Amino acid sequence: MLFGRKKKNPIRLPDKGVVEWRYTTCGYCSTGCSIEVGLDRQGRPVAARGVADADVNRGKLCIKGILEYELFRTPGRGRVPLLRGSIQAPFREAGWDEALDHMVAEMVRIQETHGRDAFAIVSTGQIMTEEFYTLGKLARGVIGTNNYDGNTTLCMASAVSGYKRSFGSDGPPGCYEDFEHTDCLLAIGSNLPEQHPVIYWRMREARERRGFPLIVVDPRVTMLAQQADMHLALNPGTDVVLLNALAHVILDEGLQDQAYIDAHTQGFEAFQALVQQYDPRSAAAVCGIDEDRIRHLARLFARAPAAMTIWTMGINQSTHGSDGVVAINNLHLITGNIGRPGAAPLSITGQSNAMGTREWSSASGLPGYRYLENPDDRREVARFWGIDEDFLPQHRGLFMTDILPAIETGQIKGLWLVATNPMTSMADTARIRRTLQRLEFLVVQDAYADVETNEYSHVYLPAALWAEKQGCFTNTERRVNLVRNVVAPYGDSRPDFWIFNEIARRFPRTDKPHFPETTEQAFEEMKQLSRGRMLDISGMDYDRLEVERGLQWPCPDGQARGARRLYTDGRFQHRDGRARLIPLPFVDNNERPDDDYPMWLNSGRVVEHFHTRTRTGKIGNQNKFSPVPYMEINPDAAAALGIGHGEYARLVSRRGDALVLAQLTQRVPRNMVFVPFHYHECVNRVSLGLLDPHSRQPAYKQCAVRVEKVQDQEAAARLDLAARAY
Ligand SMILES: Nc1nc2c(c(=O)[nH]1)N[C@H]1C(S)=C(S)[C@@H](COP(=O)(O)OP(=O)(O)OC[C@H]3O[C@@H](n4cnc5c(=O)[nH]c(N)nc54)[C@H](O)[C@@H]3O)O[C@H]1N2
Ligand SMILES: Nc1nc2c(c(=O)[nH]1)N[C@H]1C(S)=C(S)[C@@H](COP(=O)(O)OP(=O)(O)OC[C@H]3O[C@@H](n4cnc5c(=O)[nH]c(N)nc54)[C@H](O)[C@@H]3O)O[C@H]1N2
Ligand code: SF4
Ligand SMILES: [Mo]
Repeated sequence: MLFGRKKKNPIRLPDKGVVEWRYTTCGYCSTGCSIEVGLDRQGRPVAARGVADADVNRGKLCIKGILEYELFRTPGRGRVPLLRGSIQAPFREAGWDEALDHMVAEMVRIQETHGRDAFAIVSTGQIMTEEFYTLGKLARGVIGTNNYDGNTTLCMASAVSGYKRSFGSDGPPGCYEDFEHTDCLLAIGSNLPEQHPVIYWRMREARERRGFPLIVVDPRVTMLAQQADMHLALNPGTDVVLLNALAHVILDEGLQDQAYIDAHTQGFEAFQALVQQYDPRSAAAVCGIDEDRIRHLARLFARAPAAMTIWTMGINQSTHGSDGVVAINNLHLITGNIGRPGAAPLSITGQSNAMGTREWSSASGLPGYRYLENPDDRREVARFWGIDEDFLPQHRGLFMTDILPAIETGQIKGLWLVATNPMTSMADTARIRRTLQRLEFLVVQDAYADVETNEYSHVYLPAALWAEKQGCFTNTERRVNLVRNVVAPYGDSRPDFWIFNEIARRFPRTDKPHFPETTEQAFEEMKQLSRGRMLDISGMDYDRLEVERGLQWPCPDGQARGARRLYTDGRFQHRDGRARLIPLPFVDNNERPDDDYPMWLNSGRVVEHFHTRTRTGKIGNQNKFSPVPYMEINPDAAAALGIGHGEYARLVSRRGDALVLAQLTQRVPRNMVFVPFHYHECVNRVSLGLLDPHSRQPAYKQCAVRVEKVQDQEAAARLDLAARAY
């Protein structure tokens, strides 16, 4: 017998008239899914599908990838450059020549008047690696400002800093295949099913086959926590205490791998002395996880033949972000869980090409994981680029989170933003607004003209988006994927690569490096610079990258495929080849809830949106799930405040306030609200963003707020809709 839908309304797959499928790589998250965009007879993108023989996604895509082909013609795209003399005046349309000449003239004026470093550049994790490399060459070798950084300081800086402190270099040591070998998976501050749906799918498949235990550490009952064997809902910001206590139990019970420690690490005695103080009972009082669970987890982790840890922003976005990463590395080093199948401390990256900027942008150093502080690195790069080595600074300049305050103090007068939207993504919106208003000159280079930060710019440069251009992204597992050009750029927008080359050509300096004309030629330069190094890509080329569906570095010339793991021989990147065990004393330095602001404010993401919604907010089938700002609030807390499900409420902190809908859910404890950060004029109006001392990454995940009932619901709805009408 036939029931319901089958009979009355059978599902029919619409024929979209695809005549050609073009290979490329997804442009949203760092999973790095291979994707094919379907073009119809007129060459219009009308569909997308996952590439079946790609190792990363094996045919799968998440909701963002499936609808990504709709992006190319979304509202708000920039069509032509825009100019204006002051931010009070309206923009006028301009040609590329006029816009770029004007921009170069202003850069030169600011540098000549206030010094080279008075013009700052902040880029992103969302353009191609060849574009990063070119921007780095331009910033370091032509413009010569040392105040050059990326939005990755909001995102990956703690992971980078932690890897460097422990292992002597950045570079995630593991890969997705490790899920297929691990005997214990610890996931800390990562909501994999929503933020990296396809990595999650790889993990779940492996777990269904082999049933390894999954332990989730997150103050919220996330989608991942719901599937865990053990969920540790710890007190916000106390991961380092929990991790120190795990190491305490391991050493106390003699569960460590002493042979590995002796052969491959340095600093064991000092580390042991410090973790001695973190017995599970005292730790429990701070992190809120009871002592027996701590002991149980320590034994489970240490006794597993292969143990793996993944983490994301719950660790990185903390005043102890870098220490949290080092604490994870410590745990892996004392149990010898690194460089073997299923055994890795694997930082899950965020943006599609956050890795590419870490490797090649020169933002924190020089290309190919080289350091400004190292004279040999400076000499080598200067020689390769054909510039005077004294032109390069000897220390890295300001981080993004220090560049903005340096505008407040007047030290920086001009700023060029490439693919980042600080008006929505940085903490304390009111302060960021005042800061941007102080600039003599702001350039916004973005695929969307309606991006909020553009309200404060003098020049807007329309950039081509994702597969409107060609180049590489590196994903979480160090896999270099090729983004093939699928369609022509929208309007008169141009690839970032073209824009950087044009600025280089116009900038008045005599001994300039050579700037190749295509991204493929830039890739060849990078290959030469990578030879013999940890991130050797000399065995890659565009065609191979497409045929192989991405290759992992290191992949030296002549090698059939890239390496799955780093540190397989136990040799690390510190000069003596040993990893460091680093003692991590915990100092509680967060803004904590008190009588006036009694709740923790936690923030993060949801699956259907990407960051500041410049893209996903324009795609109806994504935006419809959560078109307006909301908070998760515990039903008991809401009842005490007289707030009902679906009602507007006000979030108030020492910085400001924000209007949000209340979603009553047991996912958060009574003393916490969770707000997705995707909306303009929302959570970052109230957030604080204290900085980690090593990585300068903001602690977006912790500050104190009060929630207030809103009496006039209709007025709130009107205000909310007005704020969000594009
Ligand atoms: N759909 C979608 N996917 C994305 C993105 C997106 O915007 N949308 N962005 C991409 C980017 S750039 C990034 S960086 C990643 C982020 O990916 P995730 O880090 O997985 O996402 P978040 O929601 O920011 O935060 C993860 C978890 O950290 C928890 N957390 C808060 N405080 C603490 C704490 O003190 N300790 C611990 N252990 N956990 C805590 C939060 O409760 C939250 O569940 O996602 C990437 N993927
Ligand atoms: N409260 C709170 N705040 C947070 C976070 C949090 O968890 N909580 N997370 C932080 C994290 S991890 C991150 S990564 C940041 C992200 O913060 P942002 O970098 O500000 O976020 P996006 O919206 O991704 O901005 C990228 C911009 O690049 C544009 N773009 C896309 N592709 C291209 C291109 O090819 N070329 C050019 N020129 N432009 C392009 C997009 O239109 C968009 O405007 O937010 C941070 N802010
Ligand atoms: S998981 Fe990430 S890379 Fe894969 S389709 Fe979704 S957004 Fe794109
Ligand atoms: Mo991020």
